[in-house]
Amino acid sequence: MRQSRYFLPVLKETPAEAQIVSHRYMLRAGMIKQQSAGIYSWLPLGFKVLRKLENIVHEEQMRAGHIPMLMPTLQSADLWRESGRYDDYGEEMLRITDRQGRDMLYGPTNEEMITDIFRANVGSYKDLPLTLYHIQWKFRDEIRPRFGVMRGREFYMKDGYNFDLTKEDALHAYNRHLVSYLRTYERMGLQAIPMRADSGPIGGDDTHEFLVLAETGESEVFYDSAVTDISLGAREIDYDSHDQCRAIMEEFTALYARTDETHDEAVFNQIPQARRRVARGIEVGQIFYFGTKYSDPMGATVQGPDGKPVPVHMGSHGIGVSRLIGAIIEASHDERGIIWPEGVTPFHVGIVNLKQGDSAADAACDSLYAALGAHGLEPLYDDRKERAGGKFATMDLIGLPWRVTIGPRGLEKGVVELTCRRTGESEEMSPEAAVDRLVQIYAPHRVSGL
Ligand code: 5CA
Repeated sequence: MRQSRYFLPVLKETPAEAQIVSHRYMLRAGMIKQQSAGIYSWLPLGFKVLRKLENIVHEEQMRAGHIPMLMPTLQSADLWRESGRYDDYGEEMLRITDRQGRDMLYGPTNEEMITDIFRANVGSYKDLPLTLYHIQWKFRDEIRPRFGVMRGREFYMKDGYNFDLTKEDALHAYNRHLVSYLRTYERMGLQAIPMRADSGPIGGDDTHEFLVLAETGESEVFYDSAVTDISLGAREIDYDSHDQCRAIMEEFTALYARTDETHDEAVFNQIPQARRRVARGIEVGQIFYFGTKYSDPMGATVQGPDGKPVPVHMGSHGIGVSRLIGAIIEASHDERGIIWPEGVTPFHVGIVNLKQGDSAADAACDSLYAALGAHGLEPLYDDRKERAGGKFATMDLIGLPWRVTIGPRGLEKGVVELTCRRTGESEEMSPEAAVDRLVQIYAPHRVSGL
């Protein structure tokens, strides 16, 4: 993308309404625009990151054997009356009446709708196990929408639902989700710690929240610092293996890590003092096993092996896709702006032309731009007639992890400059070497772009 043709409305001033750094930078980098409290337009740069995260979520869900679909944002109140949640859900639910006087609502989540789809279409235990998911906009009329996309009223969420014949199979689905979520967050350059939590309005006994540690997080968390040493890394995962998924779940949840809702001071105090941590975190996902809470009242049964109808065991599993953008920025920024992890960056590399209009500099930028594109990398080329200082400031603010700077002086020596946003280190090299290096850097971060 040539910046002269892009729509990147960066702000010089720090917007007064933004209290935390991710909100400030998202506004300043021209990623979002507030339309009303907790409701945002996604401007091109923000939309690009949102799509990247969405693609990573899809890839990892499909890898785990989960099936994508799409349910509508508007739902009929009748479904929610069947489960009993229409009255229970409270003021967070946006209720709407259509012209026929029918009660509708903007979905805050989809347990009822998916259970309805299931009962209409699945009749036999032979069709199980089944996990369906979608990534769709949700609405919760939060009393205090704040921190930009972090606590929105309209937000983008992946929600998945498993249907199993037995509790044992449903617990495998729970573990499988836990593992696939760990992979998802790691690919986004984040450490998200599963913590035992409270199930709230979704219900059920077993639930873990995934928390990214950040001072600005809304949740108070208590944990053994040794949990931050564990990561999934590149290990091979067989999502059909109950044993492997259970072992990974146990490995990641054995140490003490809880939100304030489930915190137990006595157990916490048994951790060696040097490893006790009280901190704050951003909840970027939650998984639930709730058994037959929805299948019982809504009649979602299958014919079991003995021919008798049995209610299915279910769980639901959510990732806050739009919130994750805020969480990533909270975890990865400096005083100059955002620092995107390679896996989620909106453009792979920025090209800064130090002397727009200089024929050698322009030609070198054009050819680098083409060479990167030929390798499937997406550069943002600042081809505007601006001062170099202003171009650098914008690149730093929008946070592309790599920048190539090209000017007449370097070109006389046959070199360009490759700069790492995170460390600030620069290296001179030929344009070809810069392309090779970038191809190498991004090789592990390719997303299929479904
Ligand atoms: N049905 C279940 C699982 S699919 C469910 O709704 N879970 S949830 O309530 O925990 O939401 C899933 C994730 O959505 C949360 O972990 C959080 O990351 C994100 N989320 C929830 N509320 C908001 C909000 N107001 N703004 C942005 N993200 C939110």
